[in-house]
Amino acid sequence: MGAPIVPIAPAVRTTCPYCGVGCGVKATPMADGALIEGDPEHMASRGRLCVKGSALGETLGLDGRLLAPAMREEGSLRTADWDEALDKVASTFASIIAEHGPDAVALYVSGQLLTEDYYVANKFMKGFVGSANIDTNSRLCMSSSVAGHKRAFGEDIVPGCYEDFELADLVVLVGSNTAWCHPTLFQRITKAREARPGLRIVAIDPRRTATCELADLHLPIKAGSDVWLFNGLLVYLAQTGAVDADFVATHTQGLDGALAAAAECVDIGFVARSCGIDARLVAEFYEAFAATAKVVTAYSQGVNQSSSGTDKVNAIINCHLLSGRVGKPGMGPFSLTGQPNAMGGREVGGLANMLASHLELDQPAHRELVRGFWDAPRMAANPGLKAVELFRAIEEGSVKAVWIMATNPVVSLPDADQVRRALARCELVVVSDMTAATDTAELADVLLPALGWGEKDGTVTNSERCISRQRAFLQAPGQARADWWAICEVARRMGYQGFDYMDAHAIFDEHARLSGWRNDAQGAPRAFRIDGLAGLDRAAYDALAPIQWPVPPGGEGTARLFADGGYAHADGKARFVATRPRLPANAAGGDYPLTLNTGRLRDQWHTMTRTGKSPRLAGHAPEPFVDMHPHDALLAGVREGELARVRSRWGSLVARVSHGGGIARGSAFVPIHWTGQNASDARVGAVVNPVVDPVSGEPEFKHTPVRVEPFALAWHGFILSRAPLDLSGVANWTRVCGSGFLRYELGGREAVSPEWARVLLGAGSDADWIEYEDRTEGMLRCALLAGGRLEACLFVSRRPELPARGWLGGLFALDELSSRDRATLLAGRAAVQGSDPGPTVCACFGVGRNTIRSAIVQQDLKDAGAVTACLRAGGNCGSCLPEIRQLLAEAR
Ligand SMILES: Nc1nc2c(c(=O)[nH]1)N[C@H]1C(S)=C(S)[C@@H](COP(=O)(O)OP(=O)(O)OC[C@H]3O[C@@H](n4cnc5c(=O)[nH]c(N)nc54)[C@H](O)[C@@H]3O)O[C@H]1N2
Ligand SMILES: Nc1nc2c(c(=O)[nH]1)N[C@H]1C(S)=C(S)[C@@H](COP(=O)(O)OP(=O)(O)OC[C@H]3O[C@@H](n4cnc5c(=O)[nH]c(N)nc54)[C@H](O)[C@@H]3O)O[C@H]1N2
Ligand code: SF4
Ligand SMILES: [Mo]
Repeated sequence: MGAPIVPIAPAVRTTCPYCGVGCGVKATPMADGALIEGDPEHMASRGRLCVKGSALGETLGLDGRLLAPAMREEGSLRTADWDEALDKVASTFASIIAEHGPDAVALYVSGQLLTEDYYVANKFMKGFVGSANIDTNSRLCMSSSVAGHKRAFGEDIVPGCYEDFELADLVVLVGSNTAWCHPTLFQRITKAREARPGLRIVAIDPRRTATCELADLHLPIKAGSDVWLFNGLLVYLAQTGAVDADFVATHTQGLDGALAAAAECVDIGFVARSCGIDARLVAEFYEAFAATAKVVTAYSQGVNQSSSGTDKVNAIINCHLLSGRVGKPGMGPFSLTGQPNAMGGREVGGLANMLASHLELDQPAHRELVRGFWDAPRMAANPGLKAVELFRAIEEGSVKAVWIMATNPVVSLPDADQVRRALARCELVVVSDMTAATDTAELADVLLPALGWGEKDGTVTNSERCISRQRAFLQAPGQARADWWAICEVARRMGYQGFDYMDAHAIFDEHARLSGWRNDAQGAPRAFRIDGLAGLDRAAYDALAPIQWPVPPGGEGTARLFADGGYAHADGKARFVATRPRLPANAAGGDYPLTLNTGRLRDQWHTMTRTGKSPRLAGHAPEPFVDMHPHDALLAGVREGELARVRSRWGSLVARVSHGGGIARGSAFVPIHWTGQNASDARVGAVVNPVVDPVSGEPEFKHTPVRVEPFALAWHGFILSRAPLDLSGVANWTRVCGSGFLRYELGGREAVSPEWARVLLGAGSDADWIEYEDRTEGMLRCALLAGGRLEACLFVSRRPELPARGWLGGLFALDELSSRDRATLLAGRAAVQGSDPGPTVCACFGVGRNTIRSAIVQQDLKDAGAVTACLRAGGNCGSCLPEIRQLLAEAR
């Protein structure tokens, strides 16, 4: 364990640091974390929290934190002080710029930065270094939506708000596993449906996800075929008269082109074949959409992360423009943002092709406006490199220094082995993170310790444009400092003026003022403005209540835009965009017959640096898996429950084969959360193809041609251990945390023996050690104790069936094992049968799948409400209700 955390405030109202819903949190510091409650007054969530938000208190410990700067010297990292580290960054940046020009350096930042950090990073690069080589992980996430919004509306704007989901009569969820990825928003939708059963939910996703379980209609379209579906809808709406002709005539342009591009989709049979679904499903969806005025179409990564991502976005928006359903209560297209501050990053222009404050890099007048405001010496005049291009340029050597902040590209970029190669040869890699050991930090020359949630202070903006404060309630640990501070210190050392902010408040004020700067017809009019929040004093900033932009001077927040036109194109009209459907750039076939889809799990956040610290969150999916159709598994020669290698032209990973039941033939799904830190070989980015959307540059994360191969093993096993272990000699391992222990799942090829186990678990010759070996069965069971307390146990078997981890994990809570505990340990079986709860379904109350299954059967439970009444499961955040419904269906 690390040093204790130190509270600096009794209790604060703040914002959850995970998904783009942006729920309000009340945090009260406690000895070893914080008491976390939902904030009933926050407009985004009204008191709700999902399981990840509820578990925030478990992630605040300082173990694993980066607490001091570090610098690489002769191959290894040594602790440094801030001055030394900052001098190194500033002097290397300066000398590279002097010799090779400003485009030889780059920043790669993140939608998990606060708006204040982001603003300063962007100002530093675009106004002072004089290069637009600052890109962000939002390129991997929202850039297709940004591009789609700009094409349609003239500015990157989400027209609606969350309340629209409750007011709608039809909610269409496209490429969005909302139940898992935007859980409290999904709960608002399902609660609204309970109150008003006329509300229908349609889910469009090649996979049958938890979201589809709760939808009224699921369209399992073929990967990448969305544009056919929405082009067909556009033609259908036009033909059936579901058109707002006044709106189209007054407020839009380009309908004919869009209809021409969609003409072939006039035939529903053709659409159905192109999307690989039944024509009746298509017709049912089209009829519902045409007949319902109040429709919200919300979309996320199944739309954005595609080589036709921007066209998918516009194909959806086209349908809303045609029916005039934009920005009115209960209707509109709605891009769900992923990260907590994806939207804030867009406000400050954090992408390589944007400027700041919704101004355009390629417009000289906009550049001049910002130059004047910043008093900037060297404005970037050309777009910088987009994420995938940037890491290619690093490998090629044209970019020689990169500063990576709040993101883990060695895991999260496509062709991630290329990213690793690029960083390995880069002259200077600076990594700012709160976590000491990440796959990216391993390649750093300079590591800078950042503040994390609960310590940092500033603002974030959620999907519905709501600006909300993240407030510090914990002391900065060790030498960790705010990211904005580190950038300002480097800027000052490089001789740049205009970086002497005292605090986040001063930065926010500048950002707010810039948004109003010449924001008028004579200057550069734009919808984004928060100059109504300029000039707040420190106390008012600290007390700032959640508010939706635009916030004009003297004004209040704005829930919706564009109901009466007023789009940001010069003529005030929105644009229909002609979208020509095309399949994913790389088609499955030949040596790579399956399409790999990748995405998120309910209880983990990205590369697990924070959610990975919570035992409560680990039980839902303790291992990486490849979900596939049983028929494809048969063809590949792999079996459910065994390990398999997933291989593409770019790289490979190893995961356990599962048949979740939601995958169509021809596809496979792997979750994104495992890294080189918590698995020997499960980095999904290594497999993903580096194809990008031609307009947005967003990678096609959802469709990579792969094959699945058997991963031969001599034995299966697992270890539960209080201490972290070095398992580099084992053929395959993965790790998650448990309550008081780490859980390693192993697959081995080498010979095992009690002696080998002793070395692996670090048991000295005089250790309290018990063992059981059955060579004919290939079985080995060992345990290491200290002072009667269980330190570690290991189980190995030739077959994948092994003792229940849940029951064994419980033994780590005991101060001393009884002789009966010792005997059951070696027997590999609980003394009381049936006490293994199985994988966690309800993480809030720790209720496992086996427990729920047997209660359903034994007590004849009929619905989710009865399960909750009986076991509490599903009674708090509700994230597990889709799975409970699935278990009920299975029992029937
Ligand atoms: N639990 C959890 N929640 C999160 C996150 C997390 O890490 N964990 N991360 C946050 C972030 S940054 C983001 S961006 C969001 C992402 O939120 P989502 O986009 O909802 O999540 P994903 O799982 O990436 O993908 C969504 C769905 O797209 C489907 N899909 C794949 N291909 C296609 C296609 O061609 N067409 C259609 N229509 N669908 C397709 C996939 O099967 C998948 O179910 O989640 C946010 N919330
Ligand atoms: N195959 C595949 N790959 C994907 C996706 C996919 O669906 N499939 N989705 C993509 C998407 S949408 C996203 S958003 C990305 C996410 O991918 P990443 O951004 O790479 O993932 P994170 O784990 O969120 O990385 C955030 C890092 O910042 C650190 N951190 C947290 N807070 C702070 C802070 O305040 N300051 C600093 N300096 N560091 C901090 C954390 O410890 C962590 O190391 O993954 C992308 N990659
Ligand atoms: S829904 Fe998103 S913002 Fe809300 S508590 Fe969960 S992770 Fe946090
Ligand atoms: Mo994202």
